[in-house]
Amino acid sequence: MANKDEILATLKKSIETWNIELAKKSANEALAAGISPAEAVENGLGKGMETISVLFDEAKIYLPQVLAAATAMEAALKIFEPHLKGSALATKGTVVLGTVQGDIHEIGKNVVAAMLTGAGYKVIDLGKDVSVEKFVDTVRDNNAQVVGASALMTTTVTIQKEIVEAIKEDDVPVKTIFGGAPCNQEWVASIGGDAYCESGAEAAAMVGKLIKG
Ligand code: B12
Repeated sequence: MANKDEILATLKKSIETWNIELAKKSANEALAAGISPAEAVENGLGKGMETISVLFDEAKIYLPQVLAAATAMEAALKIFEPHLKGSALATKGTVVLGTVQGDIHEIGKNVVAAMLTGAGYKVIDLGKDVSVEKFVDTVRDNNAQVVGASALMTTTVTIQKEIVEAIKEDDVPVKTIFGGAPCNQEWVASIGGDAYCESGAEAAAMVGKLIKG
């Protein structure tokens, strides 16, 4: 049987080569070898998607290949999801999560959702292309303690600002976390958000801190 490093390397390779079958097979191997889903996602699949991002930026691959890699990533994530859900009881608090309006990138948001679920939070995942009203209404209807919004484009990151404004205007008692490629610490500070997170693992730790106050 392959060792941990080999399995993580194969997970990475499966995304880099947009090989759905290999992604599924190595995800099952990771589980069988006792590798935590969080580690498999961050240090295996996620690393593969980093390569894809670089190749796309350098115009060495094009949108169809990126889509194929994303499909492979989603297939593997589906295999890990039930194991993340089973690993903890959702009692630590409620987080509303989504990708902002006009933006259909949802792999990063899905990774964050999986990590938060695994860390024991109830996650209400609104999906992609979510309006500001939908974020705020869902927070209110579910008394969520934290709302997280993902934006992957410079044209949609401004919606994160609108979310903070809507929450402040309606005086909704909720903490905000943000992430995605064009988002960073300075941006989140400038819009009055509570936290920026670079990864799903960071988000899980940050939500704990924010809820404790
Ligand atoms: C995969 C991908 C796609 C896939 C998305 C598939 C899917 N189901 O999500 C497809 C092929 C569909 C796609 C489409 C498009 N894409 Co695209 N895509 C990417 C790519 C290569 C990787 C994104 C990704 O999945 N990364 C892997 C995940 C795991 O990482 P992540 O998203 O960064 O998430 C992590 C952290 O950021 C953080 N995080 C993320 N969200 C959140 C949220 C919270 C609350 C927290 C706490 C943390 C957090 O934690 C995550 C896990 O570790 C990026 C390149 C890049 N540099 O990001 C371009 C990129 C985002 N795309 C881009 C573009 C332009 C497009 C299109 C407009 C292309 C087109 N001409 O049609 C369309 C978008 C249409 C739309 N309206 O949204 C540009 C955006 C440029 C800009 N304007 O800013 C990028 C930057 C590529 C580039 N360099 O040009 N894309």
